[in-house]
Amino acid sequence: MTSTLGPPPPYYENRGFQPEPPYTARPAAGAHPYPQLFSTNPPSVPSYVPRVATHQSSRPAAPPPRRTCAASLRKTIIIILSILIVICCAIAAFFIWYFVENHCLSSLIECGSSGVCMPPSQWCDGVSDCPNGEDETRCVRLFGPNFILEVYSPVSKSWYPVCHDDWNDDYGKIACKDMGYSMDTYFYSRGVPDVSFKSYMKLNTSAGNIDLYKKLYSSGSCASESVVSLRCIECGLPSKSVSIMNRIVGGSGAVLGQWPWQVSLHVQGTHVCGGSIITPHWLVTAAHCVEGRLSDPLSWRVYAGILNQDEMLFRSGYKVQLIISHPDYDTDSKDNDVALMKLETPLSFTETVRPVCLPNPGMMFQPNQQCWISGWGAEYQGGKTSNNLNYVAVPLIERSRCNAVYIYNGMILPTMICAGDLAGGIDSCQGDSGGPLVTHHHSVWWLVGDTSWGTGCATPNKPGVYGNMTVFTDWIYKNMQANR
Ligand code: 4AZ
Repeated sequence: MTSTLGPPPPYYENRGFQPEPPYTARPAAGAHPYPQLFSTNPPSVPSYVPRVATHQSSRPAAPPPRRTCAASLRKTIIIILSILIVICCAIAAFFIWYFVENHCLSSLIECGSSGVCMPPSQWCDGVSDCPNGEDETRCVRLFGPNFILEVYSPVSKSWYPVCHDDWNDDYGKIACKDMGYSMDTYFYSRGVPDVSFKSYMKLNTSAGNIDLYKKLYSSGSCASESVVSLRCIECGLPSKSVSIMNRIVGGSGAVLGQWPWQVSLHVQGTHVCGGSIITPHWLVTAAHCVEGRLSDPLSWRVYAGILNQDEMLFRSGYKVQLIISHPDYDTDSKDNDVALMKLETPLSFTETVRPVCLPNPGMMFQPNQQCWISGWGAEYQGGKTSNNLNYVAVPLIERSRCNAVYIYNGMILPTMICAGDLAGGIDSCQGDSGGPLVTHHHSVWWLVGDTSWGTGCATPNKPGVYGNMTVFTDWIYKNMQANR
């Protein structure tokens, strides 16, 4: 069939099979007979390739070889891909390490090595939650002003003191670690005579090299008639015997080393709140200090062992690694107004930087008990923060009295404690928040509370309100343990 429309069909000459020449001639310079994948250079040619052109090309010589844009783009992509692969491998290696070493994300504690994780609040609460009950088998606490070590028995659901017979510092260090302390701060284990206890936990020394808690059994007798008093950190010791005088509002200027646990917490170079040192890594402050955007650890710098705010401006301070606010903190009522700050690098304890003791369960502070507050807060209501650290003595006020209609009318919850003078004149004020309310008892300084709130400053019948630390001690230890 023919057509008068369109161009004529192409003409192909059939030349049959053409044998390849024994070797191929070198292509003209600049020509690329191979697909360019990674290099613009052709494969090397055997050495017997004639080095003189055997025939003259009728075309003009091609320009010298040149790196094209596409080639350098490919090279860049390859480098970027290689870097990405290395980064991905490093991240994968980190996660593999993390889950092999520590199965639980921060703020959770692993049940043995089961891979099951529990929140700190479910440990030592008398209810077995872990698959093998691990959350109730290593429960230790320090009881009362003598730091009496007690172990919880899940069987009888009660706490027992530990008989001092055969006890040593290695056991003491294990118990301190299980409470959330680092072994580095261990202070001592001592026998304290006590015959008031009916039952003890005793060490079975013939049990061999097994876990401390598996060696303990309950017994009605203790040969030494003394129980273990355990100090996991040398706390509550002021470095200087400075006289406690009476200025805060109505207080006095502090001397270096007088309140060595007091820290100043800065945001963008300005004092915002106070805090108290409890270990080289941990500080206690108020939850309302670290609310909202201030919950970011990067916002904060911590200054310890310095009295003067001006002096802090020339120092770099300590960086904060972690901030934990009490999960039940309530912004409106200020219920559970406590938070923990973990420092990136530990504090070195000196004459002027040292920890205060956390109150132990079983400690009762008396109504009217003399306590002290310290801080860089305003010296009168509406004033600016003070340049120097001030302190003042404030007696505790019974909760029922503080809840009277003409005082705080029922706003003082069990997580709060009132201190001050109902006549007014002495008080904490704006900028003292988070800082310590301490008392001296049994030769030790105890953290009774953290400055929380109040109506105005030093107003009659409106005393200062502080977080009740005795209620928070258990939460503090559990969170130190979960974030060691
Ligand atoms: C504050 O705003 C503040 N008078 C601290 C303590 C008191 C009042 C206010 C108690 O930081």
